[in-house]
Amino acid sequence: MNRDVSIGIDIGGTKIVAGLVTNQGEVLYKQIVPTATEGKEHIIFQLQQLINNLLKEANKLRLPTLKGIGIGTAGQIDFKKGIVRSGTSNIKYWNDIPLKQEMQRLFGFPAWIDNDVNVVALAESYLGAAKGYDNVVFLTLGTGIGGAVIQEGKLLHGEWGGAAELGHMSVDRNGPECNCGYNGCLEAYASGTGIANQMKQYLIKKPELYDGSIENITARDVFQWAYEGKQHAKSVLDDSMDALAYGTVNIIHAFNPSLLVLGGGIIDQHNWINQDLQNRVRNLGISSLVQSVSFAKAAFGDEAGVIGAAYQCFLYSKNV
Ligand code: BMX
Ligand code: CA
Ligand code: ZN
Repeated sequence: MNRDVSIGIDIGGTKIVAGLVTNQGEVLYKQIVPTATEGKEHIIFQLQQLINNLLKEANKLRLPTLKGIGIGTAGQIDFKKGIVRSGTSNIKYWNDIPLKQEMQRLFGFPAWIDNDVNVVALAESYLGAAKGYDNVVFLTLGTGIGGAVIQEGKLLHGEWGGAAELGHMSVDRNGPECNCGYNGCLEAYASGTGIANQMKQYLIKKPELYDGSIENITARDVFQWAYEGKQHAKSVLDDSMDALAYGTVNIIHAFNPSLLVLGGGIIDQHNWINQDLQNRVRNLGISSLVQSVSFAKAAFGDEAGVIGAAYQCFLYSKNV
């Protein structure tokens, strides 16, 4: 098989990863920057700088002509038109951007854009943990909770690409407000921001348990305290995992997958979550459905996004 190379860019709520990626899923070179918080123009400027750096590097490495620019980004993406339609407050002002067209205009390469976890699903299905499976659900636990669905071998896009925002499945209409505006979403319980917020709420009610500054608590602190045996952190994490289990069962009821792939920073750092979630899910819901799902960890870890972003170019450039 020829070795083709493309640019892959993964835009998340916290960081942007940009890389030169082969059609075998090797990342030949990559750069990472924190996602700008001042608005879309700043993010587009970051993309321009990153792509220019990658093009210089591709030249140095004497790579073949690149197949294109593939972008996976958090947010609700009009996959057909190549437009960022909207985003939750995880990426401020990330809306109404004709990003595909803008990239093509700036760099002269064909470009593709899809939701960040939708492209993770491509990487994992063609090259990674979901290879050979036709019905798969993907959940990533990071700044937010992202989702993607492969049904009968095809990535589910819905009408324009906004399908499978699985992190915004509510498990309690009286639950905490989510940064999407809805209530009781999985993301409000079990994402990095959700776990930190739940811990903050807990400590606001019981300030005698903590003498530091509550606003600065992160998910990392919560895990650390739980590992140290602190009951308040263990209880928050237990509640997060319980919410995640109920949400996962809803998803299994809806899609009847044979495999559930978990990824994202939180999964990478805390291996037990996969097994813990599996144990909880098996005891809930419709037995025939929950018993027939296997659980796997994303094979590409935190590079799944950048590999999947680039993979769009290999998949879709045949049709250009
Ligand atoms: C949010 C939402 C999803 C995204 C998910 C994971 C925005 C900006 N983001 O639920 O579209 O897939 O986060 O994103 O609307 P990450 O930032 O955790 O990688
Ligand atoms: Ca998605
Ligand atoms: Zn939500």
